[in-house]
Amino acid sequence: TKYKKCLAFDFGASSGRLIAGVYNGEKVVLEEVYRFNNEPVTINNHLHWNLELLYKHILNGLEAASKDVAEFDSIGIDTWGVDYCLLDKEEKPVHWPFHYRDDRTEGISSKMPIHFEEFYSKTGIQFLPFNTVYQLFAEFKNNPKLNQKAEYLLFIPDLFNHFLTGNNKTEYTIASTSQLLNVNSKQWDFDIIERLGFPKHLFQEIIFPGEIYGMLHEKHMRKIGISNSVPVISVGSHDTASAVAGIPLEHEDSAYLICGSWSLLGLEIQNPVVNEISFKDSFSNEGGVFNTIRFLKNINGMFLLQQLKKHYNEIFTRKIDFADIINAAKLSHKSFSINPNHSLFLSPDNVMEAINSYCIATGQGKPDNLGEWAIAIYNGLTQEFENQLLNIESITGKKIKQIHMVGGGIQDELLCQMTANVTNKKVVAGPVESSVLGNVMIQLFALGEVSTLSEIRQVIKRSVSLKVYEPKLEGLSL
Ligand code: LFR
Repeated sequence: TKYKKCLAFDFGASSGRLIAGVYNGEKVVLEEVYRFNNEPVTINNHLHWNLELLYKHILNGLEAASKDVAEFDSIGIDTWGVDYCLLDKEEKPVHWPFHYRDDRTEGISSKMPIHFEEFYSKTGIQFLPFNTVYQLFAEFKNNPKLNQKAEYLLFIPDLFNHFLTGNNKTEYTIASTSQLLNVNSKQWDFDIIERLGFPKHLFQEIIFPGEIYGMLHEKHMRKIGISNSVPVISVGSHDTASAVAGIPLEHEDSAYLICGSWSLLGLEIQNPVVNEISFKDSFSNEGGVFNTIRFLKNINGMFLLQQLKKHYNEIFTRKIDFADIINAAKLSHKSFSINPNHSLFLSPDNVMEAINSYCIATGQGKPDNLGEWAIAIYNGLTQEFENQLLNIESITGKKIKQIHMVGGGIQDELLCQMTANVTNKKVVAGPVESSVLGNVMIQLFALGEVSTLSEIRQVIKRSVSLKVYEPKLEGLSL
């Protein structure tokens, strides 16, 4: 085979990057091309994504790639889930997309004509206050004129693909995070859509990972100086779908834990599990690549440590970074623990105060130094991993033997070791770049270089190095 070069844009809630995946028929080597921060902006008291800046980063990234990488074969984009943009008839955004942590959906679910159980039975998606369906309902309620104005709904990766190609389509894995897709048919659930009063025409044709979204538009080719157009491929455009595709999973009894702003804990399965227990324990059946289902749960994640670093540095004169947080947690004499999914921790103004309130309310006393706040987060996260693994085992009847941890958060060895200790399971950590690898591999599938998911995972296994953490009884865990 001749070398293939695939450009993968991976947008997270706090940063984004463009990475080139170079494939030689055997392995993929990743080369970073461009990296940037993703910071939300407040407009009229609401939290939005900085659309103009993100678009600029895409163009800058492509420009950098046309210099560094010279020729490339395809482009794929993945981003965080649920958020969307409405476009008018001229295909112009009606406003910058709202951030899922904006509070306009507060209390909205009780005003809706469809209840949690019914949503769940149709969509297989856990209730999260920021799911697209609640955001849209809040938006149309606050702004009824949108009924006339909004013509297209595109999720964030669809929107970026639209910018690059001019097409309007919706990729399946990202649409599955909306709570508007039918879990069995994998198509829009127009019954739900009509009952909620959303205009039907907003919802675009669904396309699947591995299909072509469109060709890079001429205006971009001219701008970056390339003469042959390249396909923009519909990858698993939800970052979590790409991340799961990028894990060297081998056994059905392996769970995965994707460690980014969120911790996504779950299993790759073939058919959705939608029953009373999965509903009660809030597990989602998100869409995966190659017709798989991502049976998983959202648990708060590195967001808590990021907020601790940010709020601590705003208040105290001694400035800290992540290494200081980890050391302080290890040295803490007292132990505390939070429930990371408590609503106090969704968008705290001051995470230290939120931890204090939680610990006081649960009779643990009051943490009052960095180590104590930090250990409360580490214990809270890892205990929640353990609780949810037990739930997965009882829902699916599988005994989980090991946990694959991937994503940026696995650079934190304390988190990996504590996860092994608290769950008493072997942790296989790696790759850090699983979303990018999953993104690149689906591009290679579309280009005809690989043809099955297990082939994809063999390539990934050859391309990365993994680190094993065996559970240790003594020390860190509690
Ligand atoms: C992870 C993620 C989660 C989604 C959350 C919000 O980056 O995509 O899967 O629930 O962000 O979009």
